[in-house]
Amino acid sequence: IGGAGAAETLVVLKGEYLNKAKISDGGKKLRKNWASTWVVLETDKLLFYKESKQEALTNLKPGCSPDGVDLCGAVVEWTTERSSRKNVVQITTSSGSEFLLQADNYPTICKWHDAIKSTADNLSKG
Ligand code: I3P
Repeated sequence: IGGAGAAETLVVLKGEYLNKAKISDGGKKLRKNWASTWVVLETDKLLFYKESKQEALTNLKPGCSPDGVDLCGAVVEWTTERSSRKNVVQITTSSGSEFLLQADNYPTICKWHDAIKSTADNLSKG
């Protein structure tokens, strides 16, 4: 592809609202708090925004970087054990943080699971 700079990333999946809960941070367990989150998948990371309109606003502000997770070395898997909800995907980062993503609509969450998993797997092959 040959981009302008090494830092260039591309959007793999356009933003969509999913339910998100961070359940551990660097190996430390956190109190689960599900929140509707605008999620965007890029070639090397998953970005989280409170609302869709924040995506464009954050990108306009120099020095302002969104909340997100580095997918290099991340493990992406379906889980039925970490939540009573259906359709839950667990993402465990290389730094030991754990996130859950969920949507009631199965095709929606499947699409995100498959895309995040293949992105992470490709990066890890590196
Ligand atoms: C949690 C809340 C979460 C639930 C979690 C509860 O209680 O009900 O929705 O997760 O279950 O602990 P609180 O609001 O008092 O923190 P799920 O919806 O994913 O089941 P858990 O402790 O089994 O993770």
